[in-house]
Amino acid sequence: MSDNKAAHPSLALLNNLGGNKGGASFTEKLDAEALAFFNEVTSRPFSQQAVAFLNAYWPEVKDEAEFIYSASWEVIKSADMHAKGIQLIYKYDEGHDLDFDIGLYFYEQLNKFVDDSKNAKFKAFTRSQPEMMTSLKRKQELRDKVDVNFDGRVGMLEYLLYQYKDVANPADFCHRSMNHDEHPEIRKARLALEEVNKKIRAYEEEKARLTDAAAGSGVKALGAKNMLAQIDSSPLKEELNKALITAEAAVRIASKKFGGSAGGAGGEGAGSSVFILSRSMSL
Ligand SMILES: [Ca+2]
Repeated sequence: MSDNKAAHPSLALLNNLGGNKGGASFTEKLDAEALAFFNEVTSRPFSQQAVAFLNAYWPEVKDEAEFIYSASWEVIKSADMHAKGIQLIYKYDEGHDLDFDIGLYFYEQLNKFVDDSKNAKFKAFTRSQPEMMTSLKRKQELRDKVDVNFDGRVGMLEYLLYQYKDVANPADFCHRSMNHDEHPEIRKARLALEEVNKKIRAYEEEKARLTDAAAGSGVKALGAKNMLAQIDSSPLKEELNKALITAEAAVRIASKKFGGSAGGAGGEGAGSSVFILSRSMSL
């Protein structure tokens, strides 16, 4: 982990980016340190990239968070599953980027998603609508603009920066995020919350698997039904729920106590982490 690095941006970087907040060009080249930071963020799972983006731009994009979570994130995962030939969500380890062909596919699927009448509510997120363009033009955009670190792949962070380029750009993202000096106590609480969320995910995966298996009528289905009943009557779900509430509260308390270099709005950033991570219990 490059935490120390993230917490101590060099003077050179500050000088370079300091007076340049929203005004830097979208494709402005990142210096070596910013690029290393950027590469580290884009190597995290899609959801963690979204959290990093939301943390950096919460005041500007909080109204789009629901779209990012329920549309973009869902579609990018399904595009990645498609690329990897995986059909079942519980067999899927969340990925972190797509090649350009799958990137193209992702945008097509996202366009289909918002055009689907059952997803009509997502049309209201006007800033989040994917622009329609030809495949040729899209590939060019992917290559020239979306792929900030020129590795021939598209990460969630790159997609988000490009989508919300009215308020965001890569250099500014690095500037904001590398300056975001996460207090060790906040970090500790956040990691504890991530652990709880991992357990919840495992629990929900197992439940989905059993629910699937229980749908049939053979001996196997009967066994799965029994297992389901056992899980349902065990205190596990309640324990996980309790752990989640406690861990979320710990993040909020730590954020309030130690939070924020950004003009007193310290809770904001952590708020978006909680937003995304705690959604997993709502199934
Ligand atoms: Ca890339």
